Amino acid sequence: MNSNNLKDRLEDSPTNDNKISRRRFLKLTTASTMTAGLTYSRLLSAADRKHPNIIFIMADDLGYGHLSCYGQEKFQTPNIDRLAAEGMKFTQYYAGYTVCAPSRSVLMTGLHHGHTPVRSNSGSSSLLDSETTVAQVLKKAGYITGGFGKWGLGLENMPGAPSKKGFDEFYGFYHQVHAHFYYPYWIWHNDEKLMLNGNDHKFDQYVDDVLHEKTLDFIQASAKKRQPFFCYIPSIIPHVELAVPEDSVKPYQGKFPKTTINDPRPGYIGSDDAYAVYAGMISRLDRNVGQIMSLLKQLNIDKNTIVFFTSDNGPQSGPWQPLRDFFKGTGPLKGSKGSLYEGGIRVPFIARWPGMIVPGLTNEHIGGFQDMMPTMAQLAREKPPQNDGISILPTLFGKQRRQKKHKYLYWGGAATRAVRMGKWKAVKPDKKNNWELYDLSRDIGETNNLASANPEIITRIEQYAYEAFIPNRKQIGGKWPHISEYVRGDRVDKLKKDN
Ligand SMILES: [Ca+2]
Repeated sequence: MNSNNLKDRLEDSPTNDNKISRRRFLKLTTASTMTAGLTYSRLLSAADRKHPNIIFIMADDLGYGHLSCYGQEKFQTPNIDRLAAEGMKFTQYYAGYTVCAPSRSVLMTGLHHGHTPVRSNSGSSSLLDSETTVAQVLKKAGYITGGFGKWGLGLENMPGAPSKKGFDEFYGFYHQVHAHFYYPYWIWHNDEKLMLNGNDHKFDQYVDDVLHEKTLDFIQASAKKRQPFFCYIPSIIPHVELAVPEDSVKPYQGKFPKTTINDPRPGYIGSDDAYAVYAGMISRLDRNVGQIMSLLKQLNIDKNTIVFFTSDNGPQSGPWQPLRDFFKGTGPLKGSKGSLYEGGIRVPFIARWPGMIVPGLTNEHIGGFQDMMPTMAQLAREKPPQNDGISILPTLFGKQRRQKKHKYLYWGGAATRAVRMGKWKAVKPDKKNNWELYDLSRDIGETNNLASANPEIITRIEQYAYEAFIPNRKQIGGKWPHISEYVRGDRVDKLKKDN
């Protein structure tokens, strides 16, 4: 099948429309399963361009303005810029939520924040057996699946552990607090501890480098097999601690005003040259992306691999606010990590697939992490579970007129909530205060509250917010570990003594 056929076929596939009625869905499923079974197996045995490899790279706390292709002026991100130049860059794409775990939950389940099972950052809340991830869908479609970085949706002894959620292989951190540390003395490899002896009272193994090596190994090993692969890279940088190997800091030393930012949490690493270190961390991430892209070319799988790049939420504020301000980490947007204003949730989003996605285009389609479930399922010709997303393949393949659009996007709990509806963005900052309303087409910085002049819009927004939010199920997990579980050295010995 040539690539044009693939485009047409994907667009006409029943999985393209996840909003169809249950009756029509069942009818289509029954009819298509009979022919699809044969088609799928044929495609799988051919195993090249038909089921593309999927690489999903997600930075941690990287803001809308942190990349030079999104307006960063103080340093360059040439490799991610190239990804955008060779692919499609989205300007109105949204993370699952304002912080790590719920954002990942939306990404993995395709359920928006009013429905998704993990809605807050407890650090160890778990998915359940009944909840399906995109990795499980891809595995069912015959993909080899690997994850490298911060999981955040279940610990090793819980039903949400990566090994029970569709991953053949996972290196990294199950608890989010574990992922705060860049020189931990162990990480998980599947459900076993992988010891990093270089970090036992030393700082020899920058863990993001370790994970990056494992990522490259996985891509290399998978390319040799006659199966497509899904490589999920929820990177742990540039989230703080403020730490990166010297070679990434050097280019920026003396370039920026020397500024001290200490982490307020005991035992965490701060820096007396915070701007240089932070730019170095983003450059490390950019370097990694460049190495992944080179490897794809070297392995000759470049044309059969779709690569996504995004971030899980906006940049940190609090003690790290000077970093956000100095680099204009949210660009023109208001708010930061933890906020439902645009700066907390609007993120860079890039997709590249040579020969399939027209290069160099910027797109204003309004989408979110929930769209990845139907999009990836469609790439894999597999039916996704019920979800809130809309496949973005028509947009990626330049068939914008056939792209279905969201009636609205929703984030929030019972008190703090946000709705994006066309050009409108509404935010309810808390229980006490009323909805605010902004026209993002004229006011991207959310400065001019138009709520009182548009009561009928607010009524619609309230109705959508009401229908979008269902109370969360009971959470399991919630253990908050001590730093000494992950880090060894003087800084931790002292803390143990103090306790
Ligand atoms: Ca994050």
